[in-house]
Amino acid sequence: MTNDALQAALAAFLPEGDASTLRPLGEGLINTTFRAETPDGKSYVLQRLNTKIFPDPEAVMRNTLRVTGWMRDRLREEGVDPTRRVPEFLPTPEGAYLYVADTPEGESVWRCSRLIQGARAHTVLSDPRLLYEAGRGYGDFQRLLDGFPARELAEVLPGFHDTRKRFAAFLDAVERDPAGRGKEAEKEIAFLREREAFAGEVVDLLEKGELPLRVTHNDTKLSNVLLDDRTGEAVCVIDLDTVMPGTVLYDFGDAIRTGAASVAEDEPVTERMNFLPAYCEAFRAGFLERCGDILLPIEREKLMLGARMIVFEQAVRFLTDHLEGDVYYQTAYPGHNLVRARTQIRLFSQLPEA
Ligand code: GN1
Ligand code: MG
Repeated sequence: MTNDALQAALAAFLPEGDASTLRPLGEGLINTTFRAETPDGKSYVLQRLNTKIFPDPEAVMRNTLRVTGWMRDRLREEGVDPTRRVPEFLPTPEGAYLYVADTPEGESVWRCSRLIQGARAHTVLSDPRLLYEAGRGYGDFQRLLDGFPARELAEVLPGFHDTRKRFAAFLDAVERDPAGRGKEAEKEIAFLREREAFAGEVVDLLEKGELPLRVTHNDTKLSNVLLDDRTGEAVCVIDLDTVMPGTVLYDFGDAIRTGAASVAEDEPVTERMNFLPAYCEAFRAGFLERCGDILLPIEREKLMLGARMIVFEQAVRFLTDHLEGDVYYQTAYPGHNLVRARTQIRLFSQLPEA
């Protein structure tokens, strides 16, 4: 992406502004994100949406605006200033929240939000106390959205956490082996295949109606909750693209996958990946403190099943993408997705049942 293309996209949202400094932001594997500093000292997040993965960006933005608007109202009712607590997207002068640019490679779709000041995303944490804060952040998210009419949200990525469907796609990739990578991943393939029955455990509970559907974030990795630079307190949950009906088990689970893990998901030395029980307990404490009272007993009981499921699902997804030849996640080198799958398998093996 040229600097001119970035400046043009930013100017769609900030037509008055002069050229800004732009640099990459975050570690997302799907969209491409930049931090913009304008000459008047303001900071924004400019993001190009990956429309291969999100084929209906309008629906993504409709969901996001509904959910952020709802949370803002709820916070105001509680007497809390929502400015730093909820992402705020900028409209273009025409009132659109997406800007579509024509580029030689086709259309590119952009959006822009205000940068939350004085807070940051973490990929790994060195202090369980911060996990407690992250737990409170995601617990608040759940609590604030309790009562939101889930049916009114578009299912932007149908079957996103349908682990049974994910497993079927994995088996299909194993069968076809389109990139010829099956041989080197034999051990990992075998490990997952032995656990095929496990893949359906959460979906079954949802289908039987034993677990309720709620509005969930569905991508609650540690780096999607910003913590205050000074106090460590949770400030804001970001990356709302995958907000859809789901189960609280998924949101708890993805946070444990990334927050109660000793290293990043793509640590090349697999043996360095370990589950950190104290971090898990700290997250659980903060999470339940903020949303425990709205959860059903079965949801509270099955939180660790959620963690095991999401780690398993992620292993399945990374390995599938490796076998497919890296068509979904951004990768920095061949074998990146296999490295990711290996850390997830190791983490899965260490997770307790409850
Ligand atoms: C993707 O792009 P990012 O980092 O927000 C993925 C998540 C995975 C995550 C793994 C839409 O999220 O489901 O957990 O990578 N998002 C989508 O790092 O597939
Ligand atoms: Mg995401």
